[in-house]
Amino acid sequence: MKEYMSYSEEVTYALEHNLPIVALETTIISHGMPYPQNRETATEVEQIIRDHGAVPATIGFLDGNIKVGLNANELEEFATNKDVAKVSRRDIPYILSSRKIGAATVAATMIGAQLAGIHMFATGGIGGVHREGEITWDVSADLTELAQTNVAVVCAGCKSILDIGRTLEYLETCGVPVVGYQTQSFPAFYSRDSGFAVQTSMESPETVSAMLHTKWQMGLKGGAVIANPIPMLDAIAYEEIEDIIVQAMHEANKHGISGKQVTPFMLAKVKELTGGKSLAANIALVKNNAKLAAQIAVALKQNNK
Ligand code: PSU
Ligand code: MN
Repeated sequence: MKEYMSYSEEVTYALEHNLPIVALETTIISHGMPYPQNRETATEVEQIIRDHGAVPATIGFLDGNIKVGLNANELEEFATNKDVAKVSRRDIPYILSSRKIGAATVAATMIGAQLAGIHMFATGGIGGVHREGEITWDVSADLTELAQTNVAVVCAGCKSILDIGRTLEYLETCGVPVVGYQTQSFPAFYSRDSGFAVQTSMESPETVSAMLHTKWQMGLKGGAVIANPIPMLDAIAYEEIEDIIVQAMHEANKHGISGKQVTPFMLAKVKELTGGKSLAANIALVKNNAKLAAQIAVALKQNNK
């Protein structure tokens, strides 16, 4: 396994000194945001994690390795290269053996993080059960990864391009804890409230870390979803975004978009239809999640003393 892992200097130092580390994904950079906002956001998010006492580890696939921690040139490559593959669990063997460049989804980032011994991960939104998933069977591999890999994901819930109710049901089936951070409602990415309740609500990084510590000490495998609502000032009203999502779905159907193309297509369409407002919201919520993930990572190190 070691032959497939490659660590940045910063992450190597953090691992050697048992410092708190927060994993970050590359799909959000390569397929989730346009240039140059993708590179700028990735760099700022890393700094937010450092400012809150943890070390960032952005994870991607390059030259036959799982890269844990990217330097500035590598980040630029993920932000600009048009041939970056979108890599989930099933794609990992081929992307490594062919030595191609690949961006890690939530599922693939969790796998890389676990191999590196990292337990916290911050992103924007997780994948889930797509609308009409009962017909298409389009259910993100992020959900089955959360069932089996011991990495907690701080996110702003999931987008309502997904069927949020079914996504939560699936997570329950998989035994994945879903925590609302200072909220009783599962957030819907751009909006603070999806209309679906969370299983538990927690108020501080310490209570979240205590729960995670207990789960893993018990040997209950799998991750957890820490759902952190978008900051009030950056939120978009649910009704406003719902109209746009229905329009985007219509376009996706018209163009015959399916499989792994669905999420990137929907993200780009929503951005176009909101005139960039969705991008500003996306950036704000990712930064907010990075801060919380760093705080939980710091608290987890206290639990593990
Ligand atoms: N949801 C978002 N932004 C994203 C993604 C999801 O709001 O960038 C990305 C993440 O990398 C996630 C992936 O893991 O899309 C899910 O893709 P799929 O639905 O094909 O599993
Ligand atoms: Mn899918």
